Amino acid sequence: AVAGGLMMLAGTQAFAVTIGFSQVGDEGDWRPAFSKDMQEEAKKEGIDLKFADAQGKQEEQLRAVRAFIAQQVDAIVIAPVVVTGWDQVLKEAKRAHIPVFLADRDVDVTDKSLYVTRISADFNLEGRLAGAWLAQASKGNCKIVELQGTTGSAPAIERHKGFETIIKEFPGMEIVKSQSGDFTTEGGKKVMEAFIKSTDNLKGICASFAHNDNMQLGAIQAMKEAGLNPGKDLLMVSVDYVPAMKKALAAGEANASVELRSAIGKYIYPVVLNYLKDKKPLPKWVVIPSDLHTAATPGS
Ligand code: GYE
Repeated sequence: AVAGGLMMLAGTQAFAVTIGFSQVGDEGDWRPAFSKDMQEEAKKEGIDLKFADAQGKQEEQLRAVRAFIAQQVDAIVIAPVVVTGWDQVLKEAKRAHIPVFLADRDVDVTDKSLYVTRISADFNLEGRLAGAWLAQASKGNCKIVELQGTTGSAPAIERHKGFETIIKEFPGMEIVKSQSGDFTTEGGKKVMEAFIKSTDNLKGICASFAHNDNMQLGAIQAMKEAGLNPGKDLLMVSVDYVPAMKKALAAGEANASVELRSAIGKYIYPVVLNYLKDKKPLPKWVVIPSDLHTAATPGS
């Protein structure tokens, strides 16, 4: 525990801290990049990180969090698969006096004191950025197919909401088909194949909005296999800005992607470590910035 295991090095402060991290899984390219960053940053910070991969299953996460409580870790970081079903286990952590931090995805609990803070990007803003880009690119006239993320997950809920907020302002814009591809490439491919069939080869459709790049990359494959031209026949906008999407943008097969930073350990750990030191209450959300990229604005 922190109090007992406090260790000082000349000039710098190093804490012998143990953190349990319950990660969603490895559903796309973004997630493993985030996991790798959390492990590397933990090493740099001298943190003993207990990493648990839930393979997309909330039951696994609940089990991992309970194991962290039993091990009396100093803090628990959770990237929750879905928003519901968290009250009980968070109460157990609170009773054990182990502070909980949310990373990336959100939970839906009435008692906000069950966690210290959430460190993440603003998914609603990501949806609005995608919607605003599309409104401009289509001059406010666009029938859209939507590939949703994991049902009940914070990014699927908020990206949809944010996107809708913007397109509602344009009478010529409308989502005509929407289905979950579970944030995976295969899921996105299957969903786009179904859309291609049910819309007579995407007749009258002007854009594909995918809640993440991997689903969009799957959709691109499906379109190519059907002899369609992604990026030309349809405007393709998604979220994450993973390396494979950068390539698709450069090749003209996709048109825009909102960057979700994966190197966020450097945002997360200082918040956790400072809290363990001073126990000062924090605002309930530490926001990581987002920005939209196209082939013309690839960023650094
Ligand atoms: O966009 C997606 C991943 O939770 C915001 O999860 C994250 C999302 C990310 O599977 O690629």
